[in-house]
Parts: sequence; structure tokens; C-alpha cells
Amino acid sequence: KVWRAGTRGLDTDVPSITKTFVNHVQTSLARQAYNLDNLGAYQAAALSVRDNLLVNWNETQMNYTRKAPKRAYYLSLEFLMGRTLDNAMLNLGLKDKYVEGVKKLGFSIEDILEQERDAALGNGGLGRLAACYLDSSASQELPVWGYGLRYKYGIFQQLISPEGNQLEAPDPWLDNQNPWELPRLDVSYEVRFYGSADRLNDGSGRSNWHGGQEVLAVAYDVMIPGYNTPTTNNLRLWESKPKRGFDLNSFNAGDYEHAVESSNSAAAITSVLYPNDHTSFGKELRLKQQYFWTAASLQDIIRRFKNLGKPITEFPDYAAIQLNDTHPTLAIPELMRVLIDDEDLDWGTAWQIVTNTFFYTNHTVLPEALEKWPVPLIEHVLPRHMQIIYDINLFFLQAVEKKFPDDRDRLSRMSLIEEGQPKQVRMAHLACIGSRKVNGVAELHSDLVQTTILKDFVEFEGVSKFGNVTNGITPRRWLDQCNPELSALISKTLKLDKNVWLKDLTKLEGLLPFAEDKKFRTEWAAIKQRNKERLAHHVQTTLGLTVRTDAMYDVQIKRLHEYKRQTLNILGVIHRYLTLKAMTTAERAKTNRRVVFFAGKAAPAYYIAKLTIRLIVNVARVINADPDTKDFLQLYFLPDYSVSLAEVLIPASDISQHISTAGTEASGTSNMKFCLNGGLLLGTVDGANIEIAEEVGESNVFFFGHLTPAVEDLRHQHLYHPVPIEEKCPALANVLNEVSKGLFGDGGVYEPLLNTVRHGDYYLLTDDFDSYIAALAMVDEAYLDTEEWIKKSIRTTAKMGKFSSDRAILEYAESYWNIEAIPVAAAK
Ligand code: DL6
Repeated sequence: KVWRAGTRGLDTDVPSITKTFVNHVQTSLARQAYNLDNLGAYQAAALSVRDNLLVNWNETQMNYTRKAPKRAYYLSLEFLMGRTLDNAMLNLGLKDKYVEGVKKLGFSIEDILEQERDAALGNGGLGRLAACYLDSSASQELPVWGYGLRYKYGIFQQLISPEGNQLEAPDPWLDNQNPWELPRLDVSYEVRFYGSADRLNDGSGRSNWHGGQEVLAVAYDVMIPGYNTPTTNNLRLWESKPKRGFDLNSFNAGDYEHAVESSNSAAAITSVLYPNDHTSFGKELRLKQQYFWTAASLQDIIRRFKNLGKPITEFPDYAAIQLNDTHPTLAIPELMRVLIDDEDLDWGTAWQIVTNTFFYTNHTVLPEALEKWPVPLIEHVLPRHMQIIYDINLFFLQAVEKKFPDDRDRLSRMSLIEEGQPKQVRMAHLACIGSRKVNGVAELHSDLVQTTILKDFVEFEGVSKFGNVTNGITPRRWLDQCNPELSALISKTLKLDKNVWLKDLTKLEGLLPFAEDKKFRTEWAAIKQRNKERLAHHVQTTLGLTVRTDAMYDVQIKRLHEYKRQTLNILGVIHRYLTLKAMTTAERAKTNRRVVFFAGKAAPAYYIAKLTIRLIVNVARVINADPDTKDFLQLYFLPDYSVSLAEVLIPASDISQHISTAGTEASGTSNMKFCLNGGLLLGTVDGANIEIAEEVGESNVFFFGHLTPAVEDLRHQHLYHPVPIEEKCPALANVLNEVSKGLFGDGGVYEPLLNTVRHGDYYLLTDDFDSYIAALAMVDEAYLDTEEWIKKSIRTTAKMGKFSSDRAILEYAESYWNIEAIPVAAAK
């Protein structure tokens, strides 16, 4: 079934497209069509595409209202959307027409697309996953809305100083107006902070929460077009505003600062995305963000439910709320508060509703990333919620005690409150007991969730509450959009319209026999080559650097973090450099040419991660200038990693690195993107790497390193039976010494980073280095056999069907949320 936008009265022919384009130039932008720059052309094109989206969006929402199905709501503090224009044109099936239309008007679509700023309202994988899931929900015609925050500033822009230090600058992404959002000034809710909560003495358990600060949450809607369907879902983002303009009394008394104080503090709530990932920290503004967003979203969801005229006890039959990590966990006590204090329900009925409404996805087992909030902070900011959390804890621990009598250790392990100075609320425990189901994001990770951090909860509640949904990625953005030539070759080869295989990615298996077809392999390799040239061109125009294109492209792009082990990679690069230096010219000439790319941001306060960036930049400076080796090894750190940059890097990669210490990377999703684009994977036996290898076959993946069960023992040995690094891993010791001696400048600057390896070595670099180097050598050897390598590349792409986010979202829809597709009726 191929849906055509033209059936719904949209602008689908080139003359209508150019007409609306010119209309928008003159009316919406108040400019002249004959004197328009690329930015103006982008804005006009975006407004014209938006008109088309709006028609579908209205129809979809009306359809949902009319049919009143059960809906799912995806609460995520992060949505890493990237750019919209290209994706919207492709999903509408109108890209070719727009390309032609803007060309007729004297513009190139590439120049226009380059004008758009990324919507970067996220840190990394968790936020990008949310964006892929929205795309898949709409594409599968599922009634799903996203709820998030409309940060004025997204993830910071990363600059690199001449010394190689990361500097951060704000990301004012809304400065040029955002054509993709619809301000809904009529949709707003009040949200309270602070004040006091007085228990009513009527035995009802209710409280009166009053006083404090009240702010307004105003809705901004972002349209999410499905692929090859009119279904266009909604992402609702909240902006905070003061409830009243400013304090007139202070203003009249001449105290202007005080007059605007409260309005500033209200606006501050949604001013900036917290740039940390995988860290738990107790900042008041972050807690306010979390509550502001969950309270506004719940009010909105409840209002929509109430329009159905059903009793509140039926709420879970009409709404499933997915908690993307623990960030929205305050929704649990908030719904309890609404049900008890406002709806007058008894505790048991309210808890029944709550625990049938929420679903919780865990995205990490790293201890430092498990959210905890200090009790005194919650008591101060949300006094009523602290009462409710204590009540939930009391009833919960009574039930645990009943099932496991006299097991005090168990009670203290499972309690929602961690004892200490101060006491802390364990959000993962609250999310777990307040949800109907809990899942991890890859098989290994879900096992770890069940056997480590939530083990007691599995024993208490039964294993059936816990599951796995392996992450996925949308093949629309991560193949069709970012790699159009490969997409076209696949359609031609499979003899299938792309509308078919992009919605049933398992169809890629049809490529398998073509791995044996020489002509096909040549075409496949030529596309990879052109993608390398596109990347090299990008680096040349943005950084002024010349990258050679006759080499293997080796890429590691992700947030900088010790557990992801960019340090292992850069130490491996240095090892390679030293080895090349020690070779004769003739020996070097036989080696494989490699260009290594890194990109990624470090949390601004993460000193060791920033030092790793500095080391990479300075190693690059030295080795790219070394006449002995620069023909065989080049290294680049590309600043300001973003979704758009990933779209250029991923299709160009031959090999990508996913080398976390086993058991630490919950899933990873860029591993899937690289493989979908025919890049091979060098990785540890961790996260979704394992399932990728299961699909594509271990012979097409380069695995190395210790396995998860060994990690704890190795750490124990590091602590209690340390072996000097020179003895344990001489090759690595040599690399560290060269850095210490100042081969890459800066002498002692890197000691704190090197010492994390020399002492303690929590992430097991000394244990994995030798097998890592051996794996790199295997990659070189395999790459030198060009034809075999291309076969591996084709087979890898062919077996990526499982990793479509369509598969993942359908698992959530069927096995978790219990919702069904609600297609918009076919146009007459
Ligand atoms: O599930 C999406 C993504 C995984 O692919 C990564 O492996 C995992 O590290 C990431 N987790 C987080 C957790 N952060 N918090 N909070 O970002 O989730």
C-alpha cells in the first residue's frame, strides 16, 4: 500500500509547491522572492512543508478524538530530534517535488537543508531513542504523544581551544524562529512549588497543599509525521511562564529587581537542558524541571481523559504512560496526589490506578547514574509529594515484611528511602513499584537489571513484571535520509519500492544473495567511497582540514565517558603510531591506511572526559604532521557532535567502535546505525552489540575483551592483588610512558587521566588492551581483502531488520501499553 500525499488536498505538485513557497516569502516572511538568501528560502520551504503537515496533523487528532482509543504517552526529559525539513519531506513522500520546486526558484535543496539548526534537546542515546520512537509510532499509526520540555537552550555547543580544551557555548536554537512548533497559548496549566502541605484530620489521608510559588506551563506542539501515512502525531513541549507578569507593588515602589524576580525564576525552569548524562545530582532547578513537566503533562492527559466522560477508575484503560528512565518518576506521587486530594479516592483505589498506568524503562545500571533526590530538598520543593512517598514506602515495606518476615537487610535494601546524611529517595525503586511493567533496553542489560539493581524487586513482585525491549532506530532517518544512494541501490536490487522495505526492514535480507554478485559489490563499495568523499568535503569546508579518502574510516562517536572507553581507543591509536614509527618505509607501505574519527561532548564538569578530548586533539596535531606516518594514519576530533554530523559520519564509516567495559553500555544505538549503513562493528560483548552479532553472525563482527561475569572479579583483583602495569600489559605501559614524557606536548597535563589506568583501572583498560590491539589487527587484515570486506558489509546491512524502531515500538504497543493502530480513513 503506497500512500500518496496528493489524496488529501495537500500541495503535492511542483507548481503548487512553488506557489505556496512564494506566498510564504511575501506574507509570512515579509520578504521579496527575487532577493532571498538561503536562510529565507529554508524558512519558506519549511513553512510550505508545515502547511502540509498541518492538514494531516489535524485529521489525525480529530480521528483520535472521534475514535477515543486507549493512547500512550511517552514522557521523556530529552528529545534529540535533529533537523526536521528533510525528514518531513521524505515522510510525506514529497522530497522529489520540493527538490524540483526550489530548483525552479533558483535554490539548491542541499543549501537550504544546511540552514536548519538541530533541535538538540537531549544529551545522547536516550534522547535520540525518544525521537526514533516518535517517528515509529506515527509511522505505525499508533496513538502516541510525546511530552517533554521546550528548553530555550539545548545541549551546549562544543568549541575546542587551541590547546585542545573543550569550551562550552550556549545553543540558542530558537533564535531564528522555529517553524516546526505551534504555540498553544490556550493550553496552559498551573504548577505549584514549595508552600506547605497540611494533612486533613478526617481520616481520608488527604492533604491541603497551599502557598509557595505558582507558575504556568504553556504548550508548544511539534508535529511528528509518520512515514508513508497521513498519521501525524504530536510532541507537546512545555514552556514555563510566570503566573502573573510581575509584582506591581515592588514595581511601584521602585524596586524593579524584586518586581521581576519571580517572573525570572518561573522562566528559568525551562531555560536550559542539563548537559549531564549518566550522573545523578541533586540540583533544585532540575527537580523543578522534572515536577513542572510531569505535573503539566498529567493535567493535560487527565483533561483529555475526562472529556470522554468516563469514571476516573477507567483511566488506565485509556492512558498508558511510559517513563523514559527515572526522570519523570515524580508523575507517580503526582498522580496519587491528584487522585486522593482532588478526586477524593481512597488510597487503595488510587494506587490501583497508578500501578496500572505507568511503565518504566531503565536505561543504565551504572551506580552513579541511578537518580536519588535528597529528602530535605523534596520536602522543601514538593512537601505534599514527600508525604505521599513516605506513605507509599510504608505500605510497600509492610507488604515486603509480610512476604519476607524478619529480613531487615532486605527492607533496607528495598526501601524507597536510603539512610544517610541526608536521606535520599531512590527514584528507580519508586518507578519500579509504581509501574505495571519494567523493562531494560537490550537482552544483556535487561538481565542485569533483574539480577543486580532490581533483584529484590523481582523476588518480591515476580519475574513476569520485568521484561526486555531491545532498542531500535528509525531506518527512515538512519538510512533513507542520511544515505540516499544506498537506499536507492537497495530498492533497485530488491525490486521493491522503498515504502515497502523502510516499513518492513526484515526485507533487507533479500540483499544476502547479492553479496556474491561482483557488480553489486562494486556499486555498494562505490557508494561507501562517495560517502567518504562527502565526509571529507564536510571536514574541508567546516574545519579547513584535508582528509584522505583512500583509507579505512574508523569512527567512534558518542558522549565522552570513561565507561565508553574513548581512552582505550586513543591509547590504541598511539600504539599504532609508535608501531608505524618503528617500521621501515617498505614495511609501512604494506600496512592498511586508517583515518580515525572521534566526536562527542563531555559533561562540562567531567574533568577526566575533557582531558581525554585534549589528549585526542594533541595526538592528532602530532601524528597528522608526521611525514613518516601521515600517509598511513590520520586522526581527527570533529567538534560539536550532533545528529546532523552523525548523518554525515555514519554512512562513511568502514568500522565503528563500541568498546565499553562489558556490562556497562545498556544498549547503544549508534552501533545499529553504523551496521545498517554497511559499516562493520568493533566492539566488546556488551549491550546491543551482542544481539547485532547474533543477527549478522560473529564472523562479521570484531569482538574483543573480557565478558561481563569477569568484570567484578577483575576489579577485585585490581584492588587487592594489583600487578604493576609494566608486568601486566607492557605495550600499554609503553604508550602511557610516551604520553607522560611529553610526546604529544603538555608533559604532566595528562597524568590524572593516565593514573585512572595505572591505579585502580576501574574500566579495565589494562585487562582489555592486548585483545583490543589484536582485534584492530584483525580488522586491518580483513580490510585488506577488499572483496571479502564488502561481502561482510552487505551481509551486515542485510541482517539489520530486527533493529528497526518500528519493531521496538510495536513490542511496547502490544506487550506493554495495550494500544492499537488507529489509521486515518483513506481519503475519498
Ligand atoms: O536506551 C538508550 C540509551 C542506551 O542505548 C545507552 O546504552 C544508555 O547508556 C543510555 N542511557 C542513558 C541513561 N542516562 N540517564 N539518565 O542515557 O540509553
